[in-house]
Amino acid sequence: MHTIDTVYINGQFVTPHGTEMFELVNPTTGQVDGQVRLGDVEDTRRAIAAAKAAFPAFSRSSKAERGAILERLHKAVLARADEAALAQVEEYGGPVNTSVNRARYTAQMFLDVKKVMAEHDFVRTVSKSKVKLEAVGVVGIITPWNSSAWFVANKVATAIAAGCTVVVKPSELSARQNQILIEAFHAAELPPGVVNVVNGRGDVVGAEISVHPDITKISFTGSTAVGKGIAGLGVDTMKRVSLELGGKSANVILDDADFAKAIPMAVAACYMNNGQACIAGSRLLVPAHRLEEVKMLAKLAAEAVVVGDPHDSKVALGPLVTHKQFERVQNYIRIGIEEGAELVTGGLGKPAGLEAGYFVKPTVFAGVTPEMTIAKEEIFGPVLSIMTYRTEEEAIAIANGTQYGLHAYVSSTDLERANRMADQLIAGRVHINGIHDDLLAPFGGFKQSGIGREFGEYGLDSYLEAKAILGETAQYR
Ligand code: TXE
Repeated sequence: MHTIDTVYINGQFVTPHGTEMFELVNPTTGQVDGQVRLGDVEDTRRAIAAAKAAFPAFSRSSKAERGAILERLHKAVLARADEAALAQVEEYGGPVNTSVNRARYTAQMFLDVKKVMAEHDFVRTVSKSKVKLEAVGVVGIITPWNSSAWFVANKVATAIAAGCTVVVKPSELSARQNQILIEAFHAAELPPGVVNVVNGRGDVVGAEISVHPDITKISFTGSTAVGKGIAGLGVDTMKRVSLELGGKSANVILDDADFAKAIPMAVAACYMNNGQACIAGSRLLVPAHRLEEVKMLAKLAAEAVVVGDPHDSKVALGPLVTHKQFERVQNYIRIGIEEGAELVTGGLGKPAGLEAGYFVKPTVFAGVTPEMTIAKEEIFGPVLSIMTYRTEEEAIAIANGTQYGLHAYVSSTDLERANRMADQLIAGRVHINGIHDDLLAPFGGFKQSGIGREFGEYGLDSYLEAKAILGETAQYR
């Protein structure tokens, strides 16, 4: 049993005022294997007060001081990476290999952010004036359960680089991996109050962060519905908001693509993180005259995916995070069938031998049309929808015909053609021939996939306010 019974405020692990115990269920076994004591509004207010008190000094710290902190954080987080990965495996079923890579990458990110900060010009001359980029204030960070420690680390690292102090409300479902991360933060000897963490419910701790006048900015990753609510609550105190929300990313396969590579890649792009990725390529757009071949390749690829206990390094698809998410994804599969999509493989029910956990069969639908629910809504599970197009113009129209605009994928052997397509897709990131990562390039969404960008200088700028100093001070840097 893992018990987490503290919140982290002003550099100390303290017993929360809140008394509710929340059970942590291992999604592979369906058994309770931990509990977390949730903070309440009073805990949240104490955390905000600590962050507010720490802000004046920390926001004036030098780049060198913040760089040294980011370096210490890198080392401390790396030292706990394998433990954090194990927590991911047991907490939301992340396959072990991916979880280990992710945890190491999480540590690496502190160094990347340090580099971006070192190269960022915080004082500039614009026209006749001096322009300073100053820390925006106390930041509220609200994160979901999928790749949770990664989201927390990215936002905390960038906030620190900007000179902000923070209050973090991680998802209660990922309390274990976040506790490891917070212990690493503590070991890195951050100045007290710079990072404060309160486990708790969204509608209690998250809601208080969203309305509290001393929070200047909110950085949120999660569902579009909750993101809209948070943005609305923050209007009254004019909070800056960075929202990284849902997606329904299109994967456009052009007729000259290498289908033997592109279709298995498309299945992987949809099933990443057990299908629980905002960037999942969940709509596969293929030329109509190649549909039969695509169905065959997608069926083969989906049926070759090893589903099972995510501790096993051969397993590529673990369970969904909770029974609720399992039911939600089953419901989408049911709707897909009812609305007339053709089930190519997978479908309702659990894979044989895996009845105890929240496992979903790797599922592929064909004959999906833009009006169908499974083509429009984020499913957040291993369910791929194959759609067909006749012309490139039609492919672009289908790809862009959604409320979302997070990522897109294009496959073609003609790179000019692929790039022309990329230019026309409405998405924050477009991947050409593969699934790529770049921690320094901007990450975020068009349309209802969010507001703002994370990573690199774009991410850093979102934690900064521009102040212009005019007149005779302009020449003094
Ligand atoms: O997310 P929520 P959930 C999508 C995905 C998934 C669905 C539901 O489709 O199936 O959302 O997941 C906190 N005020 N994504 O319910 O509720 C909450 O406690 C302030 C996509 O887990 O958005 C948690 O810390 N905060 C996505 C965080 O918000 C509130 C990742 C996210 O939870 C709150 C996750 C409130 N009123 C889910 N209510 C992605 N883009 O990767 C909840 N929270």
